[in-house]
Amino acid sequence: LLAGALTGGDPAASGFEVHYQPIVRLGDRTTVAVEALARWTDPVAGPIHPDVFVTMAERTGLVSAIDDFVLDQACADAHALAERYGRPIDVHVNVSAGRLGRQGLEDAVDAALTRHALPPGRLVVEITETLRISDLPRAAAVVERLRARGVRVALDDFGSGYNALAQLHGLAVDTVKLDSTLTDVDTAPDRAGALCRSVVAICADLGITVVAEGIETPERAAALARLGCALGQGYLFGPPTPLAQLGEPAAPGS
Ligand code: G
Ligand code: G
Ligand code: MN
Ligand code: NA
Repeated sequence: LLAGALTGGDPAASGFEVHYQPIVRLGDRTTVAVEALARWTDPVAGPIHPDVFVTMAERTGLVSAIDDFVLDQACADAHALAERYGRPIDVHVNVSAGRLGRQGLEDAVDAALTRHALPPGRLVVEITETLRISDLPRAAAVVERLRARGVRVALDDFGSGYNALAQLHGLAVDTVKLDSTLTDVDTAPDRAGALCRSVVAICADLGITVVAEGIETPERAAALARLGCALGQGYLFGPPTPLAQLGEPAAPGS
């Protein structure tokens, strides 16, 4: 099914679309960016969970077709997003770890930015933290070349995998996305709080922006803001949503 959908040449015609989840400033809940997330509804089988089709696509080497479709669509949609919010909005796209080791990512980024006349500074490429140590030097070179273009790079799912510190040491990223398994600072204040405070301090030293993921409650948002996380993402501020239905999240307390 997936191979048919992705080798047909037009993912959109095969039921692929892109949803957007807001990334907000925790201080005032202003949306500063959105993360583009792939969604797939098979014409016959119906909606397929992204964890399922992304894993399948990674195994079969088709994931770059998904990544490139989302990248191109997100760059195209950046203009409509800016109009919707009344200001420029950064767009984050996910790139699977395997993609960093292969040719083509930078070409795809250049092509999408050029085709849609998007300034490189509006694009953030999220790389997952599950890179192997042996992949780090090559990934570091890709990160460096993306940043030389003015594209920013985020380390996704930070703290959920292994070798988090080695990745932070090896990759000169702009942003760290603190995995939701570590952001339970309201319910586990001692352990999660200590970890979060330390990651925030390390990132501050390195000039890295921290995005806390998986924020579902106002209590968690407030606790993470107190710990120094600048930005946040989660169902509290809005789930992944089709562009046409995106709006400002509700103000605090409303
Ligand atoms: O959005 P959500 O939970 O539903 O996504 C599930 C997983 O799929 C997440 O780990 C997310 O990073 C991944 N994912 C979603 N869209 C893309 C994409 O365009 N490319 C890649 N490589 N992963 C994606
Ligand atoms: O792995 P990555 O961070 O790229 O993917 C983000 C995933 O997390 C998406 O699948 C999205 O649907 C999911 N997600 C976003 N916000 C929340 C949240 O507040 N709670 C939970 N449980 N999942 C979330
Ligand atoms: Mn992500
Ligand atoms: Na993540």
